[in-house]
Amino acid sequence: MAVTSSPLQEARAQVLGNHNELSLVALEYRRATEPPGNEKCELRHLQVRCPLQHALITGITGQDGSYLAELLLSKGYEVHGVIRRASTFNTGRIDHIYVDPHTPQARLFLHYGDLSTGSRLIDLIYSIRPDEVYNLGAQSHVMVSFENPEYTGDITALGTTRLLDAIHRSGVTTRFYQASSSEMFGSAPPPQNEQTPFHPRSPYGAAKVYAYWVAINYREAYGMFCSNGVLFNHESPRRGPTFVTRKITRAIAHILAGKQDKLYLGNLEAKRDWGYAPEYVESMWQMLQRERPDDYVVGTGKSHTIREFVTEAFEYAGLDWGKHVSVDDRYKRPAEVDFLLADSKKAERELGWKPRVSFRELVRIMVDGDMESLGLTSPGEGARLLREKFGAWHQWNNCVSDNLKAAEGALLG
Ligand code: NAP
Ligand code: G4F
Repeated sequence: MAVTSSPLQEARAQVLGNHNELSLVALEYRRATEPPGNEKCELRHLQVRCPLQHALITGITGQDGSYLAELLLSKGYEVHGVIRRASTFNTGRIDHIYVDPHTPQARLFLHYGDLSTGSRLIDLIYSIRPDEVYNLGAQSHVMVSFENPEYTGDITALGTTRLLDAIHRSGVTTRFYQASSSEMFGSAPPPQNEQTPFHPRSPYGAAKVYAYWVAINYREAYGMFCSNGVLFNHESPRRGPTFVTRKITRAIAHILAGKQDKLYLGNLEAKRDWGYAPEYVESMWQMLQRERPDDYVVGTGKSHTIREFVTEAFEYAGLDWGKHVSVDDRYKRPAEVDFLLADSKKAERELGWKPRVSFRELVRIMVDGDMESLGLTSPGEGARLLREKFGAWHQWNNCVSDNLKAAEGALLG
């Protein structure tokens, strides 16, 4: 290695060497010498060449976690994800971006852990020393939260406190994103924005309200950089199969394949502001790049009933939904959120965030995804839309175009 006279020069000299070492050197340099901002340009320059930033994602195996990991990898980050031990593989959504950690180019690392266990979270924060932490892990299903309210509170609410406290106690300086939810608004009249008072209608919604406020509390009490993204429903071919949109598009593919005849749903009249998930994870990253922490509502500003989603999806697939869809009261919730509609003006103004995929397009992307994952020939409008609209979307190579294949882990083979 060349003889160097300053920590930054040393960091620069290591650019051609081991990337992980470089990250550490640059990070140490930053910690040792900052007044914040002074060395920003130099570090940004280095970042172009190496995975300087370290991110930790809880919930990396979920819909959003998988897209966020892709986004951060495409931006040069080293990404660490917390996964739960299971007796079956639960990494289907990220298998296509995983490389053996022994290979020098590896920039995605997975660690066993759980939001139920604070000591492990302290270990992880202390050893990874992330620059950014994205808390996406949660028991995220509203209906399940009525059946398992205590567990939902433990993971979705207290899990957030455990993670924030792990950061606080370990003394690691990091930026924290909390996955807050439009479910927190519950019965508050639409449109909902950052000023709308919360009135949650489920144990899940109540747990998210707690997590929202505890993130703000750590910001106010300890000066931590904590931002809440209050995201409205966002969907994709990677959406969990028991959420209503994916339940519908998956059923359509199964009906077309002759594997299913009936689809049973609950309340068809509730209205949701549905957007396309890959666009939403961009807003998470944007929030953590701001000078100051803050809270943002993110959604499309358009709302549709479940009935409209069913109609649009079945018609697109050339099926008569009246012949296949029945209502089963068991899927109705003890308390419903009737009408969600985002007012995202603040996110548009301050983050420059704006959705590009419409409701109609989202339906097509998801129906195509489910049909193709069963080996059926889809009408193809969704796939075409992804190609045309997002050719080289934010240099997020292959993310959106591989999205359909990744839906069922098809990239694995
Ligand atoms: P998701 O697909 O259900 O993923 C949830 C993730 O949390 C999974 O990786 C899951 O791991 C993990 N998890 C569950 N319990 C955990 C525990 N005890 N410890 C650690 N990790 C645990 O959810 P999503 O749609 O990606 O949403 C991501 C986050 O945004 C969630 O917090 C959700 O509540 C919130 N949110 C979602 C939306 C939306 O419309 N998607 C809107 C607003 C807010 P396994 O894979 O092992 O189950
Ligand atoms: O797809 P859902 O289960 O999503 P929900 O309850 O809006 O929650 C999702 O979005 C939240 C953001 O607002 C997230 F925080 C949360 O983690 C999750 O991602 O249900 C949507 C609507 C509800 O009104 C429900 O009653 O669809 C209605 N619905 C009708 N039949 C059904 C069904 N929902 C499900 N899951 N299954 C049905 O058979």
